[in-house]
Amino acid sequence: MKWSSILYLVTNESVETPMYYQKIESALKGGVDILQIREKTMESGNFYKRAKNLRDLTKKYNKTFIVNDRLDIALAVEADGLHIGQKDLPIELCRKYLNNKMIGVSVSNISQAKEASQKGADYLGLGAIYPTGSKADYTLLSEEIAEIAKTVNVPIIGIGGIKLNHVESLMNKGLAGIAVISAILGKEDPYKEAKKFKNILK
Ligand code: TZP
Ligand code: MG
Repeated sequence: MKWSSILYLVTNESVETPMYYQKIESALKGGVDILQIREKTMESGNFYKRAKNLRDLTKKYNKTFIVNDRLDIALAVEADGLHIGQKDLPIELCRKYLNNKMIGVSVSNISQAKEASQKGADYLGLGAIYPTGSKADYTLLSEEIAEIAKTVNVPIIGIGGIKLNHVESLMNKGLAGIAVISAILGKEDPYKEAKKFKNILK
């Protein structure tokens, strides 16, 4: 895949309702390139079912599908990759099972970014860039972005509180793309919002 101007959508943990899939489907139609399922409290069985549904949806629209945290579920639904944080399974171990599938790693400073790239991450999620209501613990980043992007050799996706009006200046700092939850899924019309993001990213 081409790592530029990426619009990356992360799911929130709302209850599964028809709207959950409808909203995600409209966002995919609107131009989201990568979808990540992120569930922090869901039991394995339900997580698996939801991930399978989203795997099928992303196949239908020819989009990349990533599972947050759970190597087993990424493998079980044949996702395109796994996204891990600093407290999750080691990258080297995940690589052993995922072969050439994608591994993304969350980082929040330059040393974490260097380490993850040395250990073979395919992309980094850098955040939180701005304050966000979607994640309780985060380190605010905004000054170091350009330096990290210059130093590290893998594509970097910015995340955390990103709104339409931030995109242009963030991309000028050397990011490969941006990831959002609320700026798309928190809106009435995710199709329209995804389109707006994509237009600025192009
Ligand atoms: N990791 C860092 S910030 C964040 C995650 C998963 C949440 C981003 O959500 P939002 O609503 O786009 O600020
Ligand atoms: Mg994690």
